[in-house]
Amino acid sequence: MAKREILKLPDKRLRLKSEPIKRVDTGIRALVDDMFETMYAAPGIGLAGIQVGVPKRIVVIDLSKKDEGHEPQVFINPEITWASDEKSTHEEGCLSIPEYYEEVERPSEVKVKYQDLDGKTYEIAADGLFATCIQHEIDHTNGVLFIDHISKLKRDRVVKKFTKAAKASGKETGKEAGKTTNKTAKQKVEA
Ligand code: K1U
Ligand code: ZN
Repeated sequence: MAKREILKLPDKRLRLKSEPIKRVDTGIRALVDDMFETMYAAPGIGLAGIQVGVPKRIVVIDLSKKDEGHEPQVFINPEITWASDEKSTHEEGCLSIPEYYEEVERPSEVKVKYQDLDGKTYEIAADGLFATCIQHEIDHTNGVLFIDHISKLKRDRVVKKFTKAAKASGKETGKEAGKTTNKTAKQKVEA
């Protein structure tokens, strides 16, 4: 197991549309282990593959409380199959946009189809924090960030702040920090 680096805004790889996973092999199992180690160390409650630079449709979540044991959940190729008309607003954060929190409105309940590490397909219903978190993570697999759900004024302000910080630290890795048309990893290579 190894802790991996988490990509930060304005890294343009965060805007990639991740590719479906065809087969769960040893590489995917190692990636899952590393994603949990990275997420617990951050600390966070969710993480998508692209946040550690791997544009594959994979999400890990653990919503257990501090004093409870870990409750790791893995979602391979997760997709929303139903979303409620009713909306809820929750404060969100993102490990790729550290220390920035904002209220986001999303469907209160969703149903999500996904595969587990054995390739078995499930459909689960999510509400509350689970619904917020899984929608946030599925957005990551589509190159969407939670700041895309807030006002342009607030988004432009946070993008500017992180771009300035990246430039100052010499870590700037992209110009596509704002809301853009997302490309798949494959499309990006061919472009
Ligand atoms: O995907 C990510 O960037 C992880 C993100 C998940 C998330 C949080 C809140 C609402 C929606 C999605 C985080 O984990 S941010 C850190 C965080 O929320 C947290 C950290 C420590 C303890 C509890 C929560
Ligand atoms: Zn995030």
